[in-house]
Amino acid sequence: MAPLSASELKDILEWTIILARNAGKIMLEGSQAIQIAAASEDTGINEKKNSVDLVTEYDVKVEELVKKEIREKYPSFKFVGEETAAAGNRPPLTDEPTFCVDPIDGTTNFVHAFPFACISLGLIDEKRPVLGVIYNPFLDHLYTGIKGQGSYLTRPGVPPAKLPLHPARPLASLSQALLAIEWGSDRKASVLKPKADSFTRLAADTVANGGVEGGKMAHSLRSIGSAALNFAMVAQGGLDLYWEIGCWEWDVCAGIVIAQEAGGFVTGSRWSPHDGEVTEDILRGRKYLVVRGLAGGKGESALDAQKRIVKEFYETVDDVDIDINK
Ligand code: LIP
Repeated sequence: MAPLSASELKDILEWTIILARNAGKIMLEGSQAIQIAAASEDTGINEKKNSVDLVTEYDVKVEELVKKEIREKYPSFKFVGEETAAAGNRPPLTDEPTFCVDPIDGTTNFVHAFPFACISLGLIDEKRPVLGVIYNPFLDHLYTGIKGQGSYLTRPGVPPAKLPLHPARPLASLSQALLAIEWGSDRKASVLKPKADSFTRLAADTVANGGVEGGKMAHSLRSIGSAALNFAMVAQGGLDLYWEIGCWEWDVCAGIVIAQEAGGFVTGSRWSPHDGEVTEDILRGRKYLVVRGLAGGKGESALDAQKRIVKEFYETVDDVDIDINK
């Protein structure tokens, strides 16, 4: 099968936006219902691998809707989704167009009525992310992107805006950065300790000033609680970078396209090649680092500036051993 053309991708995007907005209505109704139920006994919230890995009936409902709609509209397309994978079906990628879907990214936020949860709809073609739609119905923020065609934010009351929202600024070092990290749902010491040590090093002052060895004293660290919205915020230019180990391809697929189209640089583990192309290994590798579009300068290209930040970042944080299959 030939790769999807630019005009086919445009049509798919229009259709996917309608799907995302319909899913958003279910999320809004679900959020209300969960808060009402929380006042009684049955919350409809279930645990997956542990008590912080949550799934609600609305995650399942939205994924079922999305799967059904895709099957009817694009019967030859493959499907990878968070809840389908949780039920034991995470098929390897093929060259066929494949929707890669997180029905509710930020389920913990969703359960707690913290209004940063979204549906994340990515499309992979020939094993590369090519289209992304991220919709946060609580704020009515819609992020969209097509490979080679730019990415956009649509919000109430203002015309759709091309991303990033502002001209690219330089970034001298991590000590100037506002960055996002996440705690994730794997709370074993072997996973949490290297992350916490890394967060400390990113935040702390140097030893000379009473901090820690390797302290970068970044401006600050944020956790939005949704990988997709972290990617979107990097694309927008509100975050300098975002790092997470332990999330999955459905959390990041749409965000990768949106961030890259906004000039962002995406890579995987410290061992991934740093040429900016998101290969299958990176997409499914459960380790992600994205740096916003930077202004180059003084003989340094924008890409070299991003690679410099990636290098500094990986020299600062610890790696975490995780299983890429479970
Ligand atoms: C969540 C991510 C979040 C991460 C969690 C989880 P979910 O996705 O977006 O960034 O820290 O471990 O993977 O489960 O809400 O779809």
